[in-house]
Amino acid sequence: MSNEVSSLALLGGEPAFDRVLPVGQLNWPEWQDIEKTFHGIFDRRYYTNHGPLTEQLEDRLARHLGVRHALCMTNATIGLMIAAVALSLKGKVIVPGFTFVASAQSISWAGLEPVFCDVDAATHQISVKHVESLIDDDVSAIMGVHLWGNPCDITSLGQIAGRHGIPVYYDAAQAFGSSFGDRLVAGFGELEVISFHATKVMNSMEGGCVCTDDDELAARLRNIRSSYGSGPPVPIPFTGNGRFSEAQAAMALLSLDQFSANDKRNHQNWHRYKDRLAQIEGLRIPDLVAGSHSNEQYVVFEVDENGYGLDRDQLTRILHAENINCRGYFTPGLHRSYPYADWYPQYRYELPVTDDLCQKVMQLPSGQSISCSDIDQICSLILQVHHHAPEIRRRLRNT
Ligand code: T4K
Repeated sequence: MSNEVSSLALLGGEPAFDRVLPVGQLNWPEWQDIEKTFHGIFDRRYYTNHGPLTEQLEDRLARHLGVRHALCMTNATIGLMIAAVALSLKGKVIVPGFTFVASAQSISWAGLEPVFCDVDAATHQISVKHVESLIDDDVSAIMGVHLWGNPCDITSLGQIAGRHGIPVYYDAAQAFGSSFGDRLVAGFGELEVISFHATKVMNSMEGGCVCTDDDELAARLRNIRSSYGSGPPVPIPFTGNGRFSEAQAAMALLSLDQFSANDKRNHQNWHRYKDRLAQIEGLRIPDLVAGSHSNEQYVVFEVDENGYGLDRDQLTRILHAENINCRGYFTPGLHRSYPYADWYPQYRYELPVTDDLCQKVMQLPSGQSISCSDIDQICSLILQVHHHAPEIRRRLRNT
């Protein structure tokens, strides 16, 4: 962008990119590999119900993640719903207010009540200070969420849950490849649920897995997942269908083959963004919990209007016009979203950090379709916008 603010696409200039840069983390295998793997499925004519590719994948995932069981499910939302039933939870479950809607909806689908917890301002993770004050006799579990692929404070949550004799389990949808201490995310708490959605670093288009070291819990998860039960009979209240198809398994196996390359690219992209954005006044990247390692899948930062000169939504509008498909994330907090704001109005003013972050946080494009020069261009645009913030603000008021 020249010094002329008129060159911004939102103010009449040409967009910086002639293609739309997707905000999702999109990775994809080579077409010939997809074709070859799918030939096998059609030759066997075995499409779903725990087929050979799914078995192979579950075995590889369990070894890769260092857990006894990795049970593939239709997607992570279904995995979380089945997990809540398999854990025999009752009453209420604590969940952060600042997360994707599926975290809380899985609780509601299981006939339970979410209790919304605030998050830590520095890390964006569930606040271990707030969580303990929410535990009462009706609370049967804590759901930790590894937001932005960054592990939450697993040690403190485990200690709090232990003190109160309740289980903790994790929504690890965003955290394939992240670790805490010397262990990969997947092996913490009673179980962890990972997503393989198209926008994740492990991509089966739609999919996920539930990981646990507990054999009996794994047997319950299997029986609920399969509609009719499979493996040795274990008591479950009802069954569902969370099966993983062979098409999903084919994609996931190819994605697992590519994981190390995609993980490296995430690392490179994330640090390139971080080095450039950290120089710009008013922008802040969330901290990691001590001892954790992130898969660096989500390029997320806060925009402080006072320091940057424009607010998050103004910056989002400007970048959209440049064909940079960034977004404000997540907004509003779950405690202020439908239906929860109506059902549980008591949380409305109880999550101030979540409310603040919902106004400030945004996500930028990363993944296979974003090059280093794309990142440089995005960051220099964000810097230029900061330099011209007062004039841009004035012009935006008139658009
Ligand atoms: N818990 C947490 C903490 C989660 O983040 C999620 C999901 C879950 C639980 C549940 O996991 P799953 O049941 O989905 O396995 C996306 C994803 O759909 C969702 O998986 C993800 N988290 C959430 C954070 O983001 P949307 O509705 O924002 O996706 P969408 O369609 O707007 O796509 C995002 C961007 O990617 C757009 O720029 C378009 C682009 N895109 C998307 C898809 C699907 C493509 O270019 N190609 C594609 O195939 O939810």
